[in-house]
Amino acid sequence: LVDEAEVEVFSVPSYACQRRTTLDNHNTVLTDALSLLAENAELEDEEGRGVAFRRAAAVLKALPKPVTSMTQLKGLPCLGEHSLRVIKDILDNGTSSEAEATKQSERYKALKVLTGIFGVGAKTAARWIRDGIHTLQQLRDSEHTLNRAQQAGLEHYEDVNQQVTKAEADAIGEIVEKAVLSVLPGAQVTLTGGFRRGKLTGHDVDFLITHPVEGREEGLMPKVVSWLESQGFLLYQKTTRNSYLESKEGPARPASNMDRFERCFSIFKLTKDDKHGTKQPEKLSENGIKAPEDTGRSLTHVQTDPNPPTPSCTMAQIHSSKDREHRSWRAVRVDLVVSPISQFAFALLGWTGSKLFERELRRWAGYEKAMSLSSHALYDNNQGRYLRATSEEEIFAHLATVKVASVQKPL
Ligand code: DGT
Ligand code: MG
Repeated sequence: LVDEAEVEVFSVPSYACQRRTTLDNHNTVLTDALSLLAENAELEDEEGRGVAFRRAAAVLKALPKPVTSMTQLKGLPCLGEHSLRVIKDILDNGTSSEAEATKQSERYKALKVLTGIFGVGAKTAARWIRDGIHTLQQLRDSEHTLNRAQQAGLEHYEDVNQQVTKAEADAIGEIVEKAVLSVLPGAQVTLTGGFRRGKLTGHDVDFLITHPVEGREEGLMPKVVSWLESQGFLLYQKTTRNSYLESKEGPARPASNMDRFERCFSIFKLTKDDKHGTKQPEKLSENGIKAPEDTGRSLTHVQTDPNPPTPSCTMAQIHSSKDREHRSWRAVRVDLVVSPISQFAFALLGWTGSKLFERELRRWAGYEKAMSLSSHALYDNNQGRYLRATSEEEIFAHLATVKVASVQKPL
């Protein structure tokens, strides 16, 4: 800090995981513009550019005061040429012309609408746009073939794009817990993702499931899914099995950010009553809404479904807003993950997020500590061994040890 008469020059640590998370963002105009450009880069499938903008936004969010001049930013990490240009534009003109132009662009709008469909990523959206499809209606009218996930995504578009509340997440938590305990007594269910970080709303609900006895969790997911389906709680589900043991590259170096736990991507049917308890869904017929049994039966079972694309003529209708108001249920995206207890702390850390925090933590561990962190394990490259941990605190304690710690007594 300098004399009051001079501009205050800010300083923040290089990695996002080294900073305190604040709810007091003094630079929302700047971070909104950079976040929009980050989102646009991600929608364009340009991950590197997206990360650069996300890092820049995170640095500005960590500042104790509003930025008033470019000189205050000297020496701050993660502010690249492009981000600085955007910031300067806003300081000079009040808005970022690039962010505004992006927001108004037909391509950005179309990418956002189309990737809002569960099961549709940047590549698919770009392909459809090349074919002249910019809206849901154009997609529905087109000859395009949708896979099972995309059909469900289109059918439940409005619900899935509406924020999930903490109350809804808790109601789903009770249902998941009931399902898990019914098929494996003693198992544990933990709410992860944004809700574990204290967020009040989210785009989905994430759960991590384990059992205190190693190995007992094996084969759990298909049973949980069957239970949930039999009770009419699932509008869609796709289970992928655990591929951790089969992997050849080694657990701490996954080929992608994706982990290899047994995992279920689903769309839950949450009845309004479930928000206050765990009442089971009723059979609904009003407004032509399918009864849960119907939807349940139409789902193909775990691991037998090769996800065959079906013709667009079977594409489900989107219910009108009026119908939705009268409905007594809503669709919610839910992710279930099963972890063996030995990897639980790593899975918990990895699934709590945020995405940028996880990315930065792994980058920091690698560059500053010579350790490889994943949602499965922590590998110390100097010692050439895995470090065990039963809690997130223990993982951070390992990460905090200076490199000379390798001469300490092994675990
Ligand atoms: P939101 O949008 O309100 O749901 O926000 P979050 O923070 O809950 O984001 P979400 O649900 O996309 O992911 C939760 C965390 O889980 C996030 O920090 C990254 C992590 N995660 C999500 N998918 C994967 C995956 O496939 N592999 C690994 N290792 N982590 C994942
Ligand atoms: Mg989430």
